[in-house]
This record gives sequence, C-alpha cells and structure tokens, in this order.
Amino acid sequence: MNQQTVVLKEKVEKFLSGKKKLFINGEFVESKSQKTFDSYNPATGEVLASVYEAGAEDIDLAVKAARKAFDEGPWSKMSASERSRLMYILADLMEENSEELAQLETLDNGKPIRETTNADIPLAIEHMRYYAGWSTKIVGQTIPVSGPYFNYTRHEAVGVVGQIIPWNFPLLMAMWKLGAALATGCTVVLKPAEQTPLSALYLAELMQEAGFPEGVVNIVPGFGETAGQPLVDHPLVDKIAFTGSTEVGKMIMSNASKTLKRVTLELGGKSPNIILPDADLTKAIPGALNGVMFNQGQVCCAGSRVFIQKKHFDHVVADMAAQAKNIKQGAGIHADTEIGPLVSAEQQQRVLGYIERGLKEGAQIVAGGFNPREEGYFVSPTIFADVRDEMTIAKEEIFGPVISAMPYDDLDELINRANNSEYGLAAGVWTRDIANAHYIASKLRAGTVWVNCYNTFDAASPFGGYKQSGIGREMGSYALNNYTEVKSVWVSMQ
Ligand code: TXE
Repeated sequence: MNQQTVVLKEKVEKFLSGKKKLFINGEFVESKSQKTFDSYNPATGEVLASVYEAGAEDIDLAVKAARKAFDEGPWSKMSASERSRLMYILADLMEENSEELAQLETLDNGKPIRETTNADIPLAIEHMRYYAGWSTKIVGQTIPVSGPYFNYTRHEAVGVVGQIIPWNFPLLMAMWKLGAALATGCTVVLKPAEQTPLSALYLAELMQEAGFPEGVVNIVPGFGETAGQPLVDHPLVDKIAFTGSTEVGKMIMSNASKTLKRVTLELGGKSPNIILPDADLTKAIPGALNGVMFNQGQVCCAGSRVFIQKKHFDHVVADMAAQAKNIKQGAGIHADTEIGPLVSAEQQQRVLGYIERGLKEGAQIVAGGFNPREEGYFVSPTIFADVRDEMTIAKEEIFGPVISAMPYDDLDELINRANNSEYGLAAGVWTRDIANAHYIASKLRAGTVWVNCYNTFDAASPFGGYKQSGIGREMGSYALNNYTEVKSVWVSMQ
C-alpha cells in the first residue's frame, strides 16, 4: 500500500516549533495565568504544539479590545468598501498559504490531506471572498408610511460578537462565523475548540499581515468552561454565535439570556438519508456511505440514519458494507488516506461506546465496528443493519463513522419515521422520480434537503437547523440577518 507522507512546508514546521500565543488587540500575547495546554496529533497521540490557554482575564481583555475597535473605530468608521478590500486581501493570503493551512488542519484534526486540500481550505477561502462581496451590498428599505414623514431603515452591525466553534472543521467553521460578522462591520472574539486551535492562530497571523486594524478579530484558544463561558457571560458582548453540541448550546442560550444577548446556534443532528426503490444505486450507495464517512463521520449533518425499502434492504446493505471495507484508513497526512482518525481519544471512546450499545440493543454489524490500530484514535468504517427506531444508535448523534441502516415499507410511514427525531438539521433523498423528490423534500423537517447528492455546500446557500438542531442560518444572505440590527429612522418633512 502506498503510504506516502506529505512533506511538511517550512512555514508549518516553524509555526509548530514555538508556544502558540493568544491573539488580542492585534498582538500575540501570553495568557495572564501563563497556563498552556497541548494540542495533539490524533493519528499518533503525540503532542503537536503547546498553546497558551485563555482564561476569564484574557477574555475580558479581548472583549474590551473588540469593544474599542467597534465603538471608537477604526473598524466601525471604515467604509464598507475598505472592509471589503481587507477581506479580499485576507482571502488572497489564505490562498497563498493554502498548502500550509491544509497541512496544519490535517495534523491537528486528523482529517485526510486530500479533504483539507480539496474541501476545507478552498471552501474557507471562498467563504471569505463571498462575504467580502456582501460588505458593500447591505441595504435597508425606504418605507411608504402615513403622514408627512420620510421613513427608512438602516441595517447596522450588531456590535461585539463572541464566536465559539468546534473542532470538526476548524478553519471552515471560523470562516462561517467570521465572514458574515466582518461583512456587516461587527468585531469579534473567537474561541476555537481546545482540540484544534492551530489553524485559527495561523489565520490570526494572516490577518495581521493583511492589515486588519487591532481589536477587530481576537483569537483566544481555551476550554469551554474557563474561556467559552466568560465570553458568553461578558456584559460587553452583544451576540454569541455557537457551533457545537446541543447540550452546550442549551446552556449557552440560558446563560446568554441573563444579558439578553442575541444567540445563534448550530447544533447536532441525526439526519435521515433515504434510498427509494427507483434510485440509481451506483450513485445512491456510495453517496449514502460518504454521507456518513466524510470527515470520519464528525459532521453535524451526517446522514447517519439510512432508510432503505425492505425489498432492497439486504442487497443495498451488502453492497454498502463491501464498499465500506475498501475505504483506505490511515494517518491524514498520508496522501492516499480516505478516512483518518477521530479528533481525540475522548471522541474515539464515545463512538466505540455507541457501537457497544448498538450491539447490546440487538443491531447487527455488517462492516467495521472496531478500533483498527494500536496508536492514534481510529474507528473503522462501521455499518449496523436492521436498526430499529427505538435503539440508541437510531436516536442519538454518534459523530463518528457509523451508519444505522433501517428498512421501511411505504412512503408515508417513511416520512413520519424520518421526521421522528428531536433534531432537524439535514436530510437526503435518492430517487429518479422528480415528483417524489420534491414531495419528500417538502415534507422533511430539516434545514437542508439534498436530492441525489449529499454534503454539498456553497457559501451562498444557507445552512442551519429546525428543532433542536439550532437557531438561525449561517451562509448566504440569510447569515447577514444574524449580525445586524434594524434601525427605523423617521424624518419629518414639515
Ligand atoms: O462539543 P462541545 P464536544 C457534538 C457531537 C460530539 C459532541 C461532543 O455529537 O460528539 O457534540 O463534542 C465550547 N460555554 N458536536 O464536547 O462541548 C468548546 O470549548 C461556552 C456537534 O467537543 O459542545 C468548543 O469550543 N463554550 C458539533 C465548543 O463549545 C463551551 C460539533 C464545542 O464543544 C462550553 C462539535 C461552555 N460551557 C460537537 N462548553 C456540530 N454541531 O457540528 C464547551 N464549550
């Protein structure tokens, strides 16, 4: 087997060599407590870098810097086109550094280099460009009110935004959050996940190089309770944007309510992926398999409940299992790796725990189901057959490479069962019948429905959840609403 390790770029070696500092008010600084934490390479379990850990005091400094940049400028006093220009410069710098960013992301998160090179990093760059374009296009309305008045609305930046992001797409999640915030003129304190702080810190260097004014974006790696929570509680923060677990999302919403901050949440899922009897199986089977295995299954919209019509169930599952066994698993930094390790030992244990639970509750494993290696945090691509709705593996988000395959009888029963989840993030349908495709898409209670495809994204198309999968939409023009306040101005014409 060809296991060619990608040669690390010099800049990556250099970046990893020193203790990584917090980025506050345009400078790289040590944390007030001097505490550091380690970021690990999940393919080996070895320490990759040591990072200063932000605590409440550092968060306070970062928020005050963001507040100053917003209240006094320069950010809020710059024209929309000047902001846009800086965002385009940042996107160009990201492009120049795309190999470095891809390598760093692969080392820190574990995901295959072919994915960071072809998906994470290009999507992140495109995202920055997309929102750079929006800066100059945010407009209000003129409203025909009664009486001798001229009434118009202004869409103004919401202010200082605290952004808390997860580890599954570290740089891309940072872009999903930063793009709309910067386009609308907000300033930001961004807390990366403790498992994957490195690409955000590399981005901070690029922001410095691009010439972003001090305080506009502050990057403060740290832990949830000691860095995330002080950010949520801080009285000078106007809005919190969070992506992560539903459990923490609920806590954040409750804590943020004390200061009535605006809150947007992008949370977990248990998305149905439906293969109808008339589907083109040459596309549907690999499509549904990829719908879970992409990013080691650590995707909030993973199509982890695969519904297959009873008559076709056995042969579809058998084909899918054969394909799952052929997926090349290894360290992400090997050029031919198709599936890497999970992000952490904790995540590996969580996923193996769900597999054990599935077996105990009577589901059958037809592929994988084990830890294939001695070192690193791997779980083999796993498929459970004959999963019933009441089983834990059909209800809870596993966030690993595990498919629950479920047989169904007829369409109406299928739609009810697909919707029978506390989540509503995404769904997929595979069919050649266009009427059925649109009918099912209209019936599914989910923020995204993919027909004959899965996991396709574009900065221009909104993403977000129904039900307990979240509040608000990211991406597209929809995300701009999360970062603006609407002001109604009345002018007497008499
Ligand atoms: O998430 P957490 P974890 C799901 C997935 C996964 C599970 C646990 O099912 O198995 O969550 O992952 C910060 N106040 N998703 O434990 O804890 C934390 O530091 C403020 C789905 O990693 O929600 C990190 O930056 N912040 C998901 C971020 O929240 C807090 C992506 C996410 O961590 C905090 C990740 C607190 N009290 C996990 N506690 C998705 N929707 O894509 C933690 N954080």
